[in-house]
Amino acid sequence: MASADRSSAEIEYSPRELTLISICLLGSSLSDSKKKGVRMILQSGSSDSLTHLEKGSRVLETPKRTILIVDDTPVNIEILNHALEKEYEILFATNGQEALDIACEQSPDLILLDVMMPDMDGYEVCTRLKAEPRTRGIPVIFVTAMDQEEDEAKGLELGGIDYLTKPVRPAIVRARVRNHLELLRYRDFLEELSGMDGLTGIANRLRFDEFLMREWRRALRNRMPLSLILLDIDLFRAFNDHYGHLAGDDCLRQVAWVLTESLRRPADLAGRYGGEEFACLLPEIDAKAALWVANQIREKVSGVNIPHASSPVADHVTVSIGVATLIPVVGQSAMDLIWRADVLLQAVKQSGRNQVRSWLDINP
Ligand code: GH3
Ligand code: MG
Ligand code: MG
Repeated sequence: MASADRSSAEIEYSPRELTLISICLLGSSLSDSKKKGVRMILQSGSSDSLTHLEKGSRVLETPKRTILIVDDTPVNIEILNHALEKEYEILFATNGQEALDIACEQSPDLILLDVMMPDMDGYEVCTRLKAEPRTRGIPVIFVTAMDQEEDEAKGLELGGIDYLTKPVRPAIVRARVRNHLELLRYRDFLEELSGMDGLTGIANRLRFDEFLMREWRRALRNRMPLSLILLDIDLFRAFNDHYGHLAGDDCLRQVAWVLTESLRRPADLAGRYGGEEFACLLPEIDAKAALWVANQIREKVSGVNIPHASSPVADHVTVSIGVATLIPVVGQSAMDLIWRADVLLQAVKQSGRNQVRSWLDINP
């Protein structure tokens, strides 16, 4: 744990807390649901130490988690609602189809699911939830009067994480729900960490590549454009040689920050592609708009005005950028998009650096 001595104004944080804090500050690169999880961990794990951070950096208002209660008997919903409504946002459904629709549209954090229901029973609902990518990750707790060993085993085999028998005891329901939500937070948090570049806090290559593959398939299906911005810091070896590796690391963080700031749509993703190369993927953005974003990024990096005394290009750090846009067709792959952006990036490097070149320039 961190310890802080107010009188001497020295604050120490453990590496774990520092990581958590930097994730909090870089939270704009996380999805909303993951942000919720990270904030909750910050609150439960290190609230004492966080009181010493600047007010502006505390993004710690805790949104209530949402629970979907599914039961065909309204009085059962009422009992569970009464047990949980103080701590959670409650949604409810009285049949299986309604439950599936709400789960898809509202992405609750957890589902309490009755088994015996007319038309579609709870086992079937759970099976369908687990088959749908949008709802697969939502934990399901069965709540049922069926208390035989084989009933419980079936529920757990279908992907339920727990099994409660009726009549429910409110204190037990609350404790189980709380425990499962806590586990869920840690799962989300670890998932985010595994896809994050440790130095800059933005997506790492692994996560970026996964995202690229997914968006490529989506663009192919929907016949929509997909734009890629590939960026490389100019003469970065000379920067490291002149200012040292730590200053180099700092420079990488600042460039990553510019990218995060420049991509305003939740659908966009910035990643560290390797070394001093970064990539941004902009789904459903045409070549003209992507060129505009790339120009903004180049100007903003220059505007940060990081001194680069050993650069013949400018007296500050600059970047070279290649931008490619494709509406994918069968027979092409995401590699074609990367290849196009990379060819343009290399062309910029050959012709003086500190410029943006896009496929538009070649095929206007
Ligand atoms: P160019 O304009 O042609 O891109 O020249 P460059 O010097 O940027 O390219 P080069 O590929 O020769 O050098 C890249 C440098 O980036 C070398 C390497 O030490 C540095 N680098 C890569 N990863 C890191 C890092 O994590 N931290 C720091 N400080 N430097 C890094
Ligand atoms: Mg490079
Ligand atoms: Mg470089």
